[in-house]
Formats: sequence, C-alpha cells, structure tokens
Amino acid sequence: MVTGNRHKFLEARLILAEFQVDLLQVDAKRLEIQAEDVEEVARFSAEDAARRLGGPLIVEDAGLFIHHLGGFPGPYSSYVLRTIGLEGVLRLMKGASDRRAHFKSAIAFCEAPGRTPRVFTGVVEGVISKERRGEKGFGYDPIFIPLEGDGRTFAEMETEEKGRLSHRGRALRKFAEWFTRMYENI
Ligand code: ITT
Repeated sequence: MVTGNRHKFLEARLILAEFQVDLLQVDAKRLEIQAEDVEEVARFSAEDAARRLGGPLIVEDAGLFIHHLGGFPGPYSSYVLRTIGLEGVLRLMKGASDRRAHFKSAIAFCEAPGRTPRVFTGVVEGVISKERRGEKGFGYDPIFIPLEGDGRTFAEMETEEKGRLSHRGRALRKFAEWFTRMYENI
C-alpha cells in the first residue's frame, strides 16, 4: 500500500489479515491530482505509483463530506485538517442542526505498470459531534460519530471496531473478496 499515513496502513493491514492477505507499506512519492471525486484521485495515483514502483499495489484516497457545508471538505480534507483543523471545522458547524456527514474511501488496485487500475469504494454515514471526543484513530475521527455505532466517535473505538463500520473497511472488504477470488490459484 502506497501511503504516507501509518494509521491508514495499520487499519488496512488488520482488515486484509481477515482474508489472509498480507500488506506492506511503501511511503513513496506519487502524484496526487486535485479532483472532485476520490475514485478519480485514487485511480490516477495507483497508475502513477505502479509506473514508478511496479506492482501489484493499492492506493487509497478518502475524504469527509459534510452535508451542511455542501460536501466540504471532501477532496480538500487533508488541506482543511492541516489549516483550520478540527476546531475550525467545529466552528463552521456551530449552531448547525443538520450535522450529517459521510466518509468515502476509494481503494485503487494496480497490478503492474501500464495496467488499468480497478477501484473499490466504501461509504460510512454519520454525524459531526459538537465537540472532539477520543484519542484513538487519526484525522477527523474525534468528531465523527457513525450512525451504525452506539454514539461513540471513531476516535473512541478500537481499530478493529472502526474497521467493521468504516468507509475503509467497506472498500477493502470489496477489494479483498475480488482479490482472493482472482488470486486463489496462485
Ligand atoms: P495518503 O494520501 O498518503 O494515503 P492521507 O492522510 O493524505 O494519506 P487521504 O488523502 O486519503 O490520506 O485523506 C484525506 C484526509 O482525510 C486526511 O486528512 C485524513 O486524515 C482524513 N481521513 C481519511 N480517512 C480517515 C479516517 O478513517 N478517519 C479520519 N480521518 C480520515
């Protein structure tokens, strides 16, 4: 998995281990285009990474889409976290009655240089909390409460529990089902 985000990698490794798929992290340079949808970003990045590093590999692009803010920060999620941070997002949400949001993940698999990547997506619906809660996870986890949970934020959950509900878990399980079918005879 080509990523600079260790947390993301550790979550992904745990999920794929359930399918007996072993994952290694490569923190290598790759191009990341600015686009509206995570699928396109992931597909482009995987193609570029495979050209530089060979394959097979996966790349993930993810984002948080907040309804009250018209889908913002979406494709700008990492920039927004680096600039205004969680406190800034909570400020933008002050007084908002519609606190719905979703995370979306796109996992792009590229088998080898020149091959067209295959993309798998996953979404988790939730709400933005009124204050930050929890120390686990990363990124927006302290302010995201998944609807299918029990009211805790992702940052209040163990990695395994988050993986059962998360956008990343959903996308990776789709990938793993396809991958293990494709490669079962190798
Ligand atoms: P790579 O591109 O190197 O994989 P990244 O951290 O930049 O790592 P993304 O572009 O996919 O990853 O993520 C965009 C932002 O969304 C980034 O700030 C993440 O912290 C945040 N994010 C992604 N998945 C998340 C999750 O499961 N929980 C909380 N925040 C998440």
